[in-house]
Amino acid sequence: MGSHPVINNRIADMENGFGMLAKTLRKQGELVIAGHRNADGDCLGTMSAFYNLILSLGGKPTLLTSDPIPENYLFLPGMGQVQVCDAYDCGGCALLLLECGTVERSGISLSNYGETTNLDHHPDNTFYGSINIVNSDASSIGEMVTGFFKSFFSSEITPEVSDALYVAIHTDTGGFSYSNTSANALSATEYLVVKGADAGKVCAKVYQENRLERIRLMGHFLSGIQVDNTGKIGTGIIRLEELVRYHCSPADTDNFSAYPRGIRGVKASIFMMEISPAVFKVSLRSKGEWSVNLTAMKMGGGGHRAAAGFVIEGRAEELVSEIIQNLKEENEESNLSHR
Ligand SMILES: [Mn+2]
Repeated sequence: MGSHPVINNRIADMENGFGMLAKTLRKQGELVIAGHRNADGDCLGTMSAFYNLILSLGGKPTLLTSDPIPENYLFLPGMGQVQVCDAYDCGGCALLLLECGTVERSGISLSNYGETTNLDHHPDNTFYGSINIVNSDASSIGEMVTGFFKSFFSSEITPEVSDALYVAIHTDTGGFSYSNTSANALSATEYLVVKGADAGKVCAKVYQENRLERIRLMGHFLSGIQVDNTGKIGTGIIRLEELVRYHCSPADTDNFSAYPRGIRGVKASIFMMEISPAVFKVSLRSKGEWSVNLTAMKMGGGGHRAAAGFVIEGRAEELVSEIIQNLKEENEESNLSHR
């Protein structure tokens, strides 16, 4: 089977799925919402939008993440209510998982949950939900959920919801600079601005409220970036010891992966962060010409063509050479011509 029927099925699933999710939300019960590990602007902006929606429908939202919320997203409504936990008993409630390709990707040991809605835009999603809403053509789940509000809850799009979904789309498209900045992403964004999103205000909160410690860590990180002997692969590493020295947490490295990629001549980049001794969270990025997801998959993770990742144990230097080797194999001319 070619790729088209699969994509069509996913879009059909998406439209059906949103109708089913709308019904679940209108039941006005309790809904548990969990994001993925190290939740980002797309995940948290969308979580905030659902939080607002459920409250305005008279329901009770419970918000969960496995990691502390990065400070620059704390202004989003609901973020103060998020429970940071590694296990949660849902008590039979319906569950909504945001950008989790598997239930485990929430980073939370979830138990005793009822109807499960799986909302994602990553192509490696495993369709584990009772409702699966997956569209790998979407820039962000923020874009998908904007369409959902437009279809089912247009009178519930308050300026607060518009701001939150604007943050989701803006952060996942790199401020409308990545190749996922589609016509649909932009028309969803236009709709949000019409509905009251204050673009200048939210972007100032997301991008211009950095802690001085984060900026200093970034300075140290930038001066340590390396480029391989071909000039095509940039690498930056943050070690645990450096986080401690600069009084930072993993959340302070948000978007660091953009810098080794942003070098002239670089086709793909590696950002490695040590999350526990000798265990690294690896983020691979490309500018679109190269792909990075096969390397990520080979090393135990997954993701998109231009943005993928995995977690791995080992010595940083050895891991870097293994990743570089894999990226080259994935993208060298001789291999490309065989596909
Ligand atoms: Mn996303």
